[in-house]
Amino acid sequence: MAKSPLTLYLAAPRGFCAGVDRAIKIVEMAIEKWGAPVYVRHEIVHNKFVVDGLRDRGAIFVAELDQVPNDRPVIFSAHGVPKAIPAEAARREMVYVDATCPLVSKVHIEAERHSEAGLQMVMIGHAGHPETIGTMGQLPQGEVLLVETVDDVATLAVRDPERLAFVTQTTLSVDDTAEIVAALRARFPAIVGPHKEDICYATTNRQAAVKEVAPKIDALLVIGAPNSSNSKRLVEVGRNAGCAYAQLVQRATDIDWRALDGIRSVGVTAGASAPELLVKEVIDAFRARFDTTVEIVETATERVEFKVPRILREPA
Ligand code: 0CH
Ligand code: SF4
Repeated sequence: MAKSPLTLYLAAPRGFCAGVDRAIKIVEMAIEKWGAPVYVRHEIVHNKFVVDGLRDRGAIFVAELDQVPNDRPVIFSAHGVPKAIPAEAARREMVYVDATCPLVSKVHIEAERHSEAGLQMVMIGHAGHPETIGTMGQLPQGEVLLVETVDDVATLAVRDPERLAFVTQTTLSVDDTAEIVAALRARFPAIVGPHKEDICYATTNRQAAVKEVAPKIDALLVIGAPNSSNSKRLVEVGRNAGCAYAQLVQRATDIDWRALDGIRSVGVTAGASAPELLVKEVIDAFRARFDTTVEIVETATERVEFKVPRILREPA
């Protein structure tokens, strides 16, 4: 039977950002430098295939620092860690490498700077997410107030409405965050913060590309893990932009082909932690079932690159 025609709109930019690239490189270079095993606290990035690949090469992933022996190197994930973690590693005289994305570290510094200036900090982020835990953990417990929604702003109990500042998680929805920031500024006109928010270039660009693709498509597939904040936001952006069927898939085998029966067009993108190999796998799966034409929808070009920490650039 002849395959039915389908246009696959491939969003660009998609997939790995500079912070993820750097974090993976840090684990690979650490294994090369110190030999296996090298420990990694938390998934280096939220992707099972990345984690499995590094585990095969000699990385051991743990939830907490106390699971790491003193005499092996440990790497902190791209999402960032509370201040207490490197402090504890230093106390135990461990070799550690911080793979926190420099754009997350920048937010950590902002929070500290505002707090030192006597401002109470508000963080816009998702409760329990490692980046939120890491950023809030730059200041003593209880110092940072968490806001997740516009409704949270109304009930926020602050020390002094005149002496407030805010920071955000880097992987939030640009549109939802703009509403929360507007609510904060309306209730606390003196609040200090970044020009818009702290959402990074990669998050912004991936969401913009989905918005461009959404009006053209019958369905959207976002390649990414269920615990990946930026990937989940891409699904929401697709739905909000009018795409009735938008799904997160980890890889081609997750695709619900029955739900896609009769479609003429599909959008494909990938979260910042999803390898391009999985995108290729998804495209091949469409080619096997449809007479597929791939069209790239490019809304930005990215040239950001981050250096790995000096300890990995020096000889052993
Ligand atoms: O999107 P989140 O933060 O859940 O993390 P990820 O999927 O590992 O992507 C990389 C972002 C790391 C920190 O900004
Ligand atoms: Fe850095 Fe943004 Fe990538 Fe997070 S999503 S690692 S902040 S570049």
